[in-house]
Amino acid sequence: MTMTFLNRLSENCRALSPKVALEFVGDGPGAGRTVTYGQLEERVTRTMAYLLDRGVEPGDRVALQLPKGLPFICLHLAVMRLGAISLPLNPGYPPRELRYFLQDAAAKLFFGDLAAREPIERLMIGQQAELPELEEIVLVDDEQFAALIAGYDPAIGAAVPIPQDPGATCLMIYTSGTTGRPKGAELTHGNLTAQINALDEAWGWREDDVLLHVLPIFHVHGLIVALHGALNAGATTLLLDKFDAARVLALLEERRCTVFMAVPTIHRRLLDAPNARTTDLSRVRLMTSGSDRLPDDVFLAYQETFGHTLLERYGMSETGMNLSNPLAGERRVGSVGLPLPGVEARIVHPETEAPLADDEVGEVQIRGPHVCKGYWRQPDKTVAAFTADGWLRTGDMGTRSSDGYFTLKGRAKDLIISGGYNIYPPEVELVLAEHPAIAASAVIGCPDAEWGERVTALVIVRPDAQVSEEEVITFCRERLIGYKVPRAVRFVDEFPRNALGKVQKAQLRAEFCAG
Ligand code: MLC
Repeated sequence: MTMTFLNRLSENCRALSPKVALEFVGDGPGAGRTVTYGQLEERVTRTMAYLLDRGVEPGDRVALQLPKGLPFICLHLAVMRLGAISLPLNPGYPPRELRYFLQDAAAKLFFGDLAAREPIERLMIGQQAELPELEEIVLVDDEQFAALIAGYDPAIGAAVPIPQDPGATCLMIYTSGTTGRPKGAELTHGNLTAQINALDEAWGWREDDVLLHVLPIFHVHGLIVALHGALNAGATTLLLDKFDAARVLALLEERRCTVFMAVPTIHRRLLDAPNARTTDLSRVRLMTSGSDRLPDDVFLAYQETFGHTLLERYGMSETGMNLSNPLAGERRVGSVGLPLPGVEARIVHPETEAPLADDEVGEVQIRGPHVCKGYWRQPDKTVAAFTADGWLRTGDMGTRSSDGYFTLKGRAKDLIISGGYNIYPPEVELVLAEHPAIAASAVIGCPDAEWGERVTALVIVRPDAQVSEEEVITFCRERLIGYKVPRAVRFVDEFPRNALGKVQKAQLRAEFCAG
């Protein structure tokens, strides 16, 4: 294998020791702190020594439900360098969702936010029997974490050989499915290396780049594409923990940032910011958009307002990035571009899976060294996700033009994307099914200018039972992370169904999304 991402990072830490790798520019804990590449290596290897002392072994899952700060970054990199598996989790998950991830992944260690002590303790009390493999819960903030690793010798971590097996899993990202419960996509050292090299080549990452990082750090977009990309290049990353449009624009200008990556909801908010027309973004060399389709009006308004042509790209948790508009060359409005180096992409008939001609709509399928090896402890779902010759079935529909540009045309699977987060309706429907007054539900995404889509629940109430919209929303809020909670609830008597009894969601969207 070519030099792995972790090898490259370690080399950068040596060669660029005094250079700032990370700067925390938000208001949260650790605000104002800078970390050089040399300090990063020291912290990561110290963290490795600490984790070795906790008994972490290759293949162990270490769950990280931590804010966007140095403890998360050190733990994530240290876990991977020990050959173990980093499992980043959204800090917003309520206990019920968190418990599922810890159980399913059979996590050995859990690192949580000290500031969230109460809900985490609530989760754990009386639950030990359900989490037999969880050996330790460690709650930290920045200071606690520094104190925790202070007594450990970085030389012990540094002496551990950097994992070289390209097939070994190092990162698990949970993604949901049509069956409801999320499943862990297993990304390997080989996947991360292939992905980072492809993006390095395609987007021309440079050592003198300054990335303004505004995304959450527990998804492939913020973690791999943005943070790993910058660390791999030896660039400097400014990390903002809480999105604020006016502040983002000010930072881009004042801190002479060169790279910015975001989701369409964020780009739209930047356009609406009070300082949109007065901010000079001429030093920024690359602004990308992904995780959801970029509306044409945002693409065009960006050119007009900021003088920037957004580079739209297409990826998913199972793969990282697959397709991208070019750095040099035409960035086509509405298109997600061309296959990245090393990536194969094709459009096939959704039923026969025969490759289709140019401009015909079919399923997008992807193959390449960046594609995950499968789903954690789900051999059946892994087999179902791939064709016999190794193409990943993305569930996204699209076309390819005669000059090779791909355009997305909707989804074959039942999925809602809100503000760049994926929401699988069955997850919400399973929660609604637990409500004693609800006989049946269907959850749909309605188009929304700000969020892309917003979650709407259609509910059939049991005879003789009563429940209000507010009660349904509160019920969901106690059990689901905020972005999955329905924004509206409509009560209906029945659902349109096809001959097989399947609820016709397209019909529901047509009927209930208007207005
Ligand atoms: C926050 N809220 C959302 C939401 N984000 N509701 C719907 N959809 C979302 N995406 C809700 C919260 O629950 C809360 O509601 C209220 O909005 C305010 O919360 P907040 O945290 O203050 O929101 P804000 O900071 O404004 O967040 C908006 C955002 C954020 C756009 C900055 O959603 C975001 O960072 N999105 C990026 C997601 C991302 O990185 N996806 C990458 C996935 S990887 P209440 O009612 O609870 O108070 C992937 C692969 C690929 O998809 O190709 O990239």
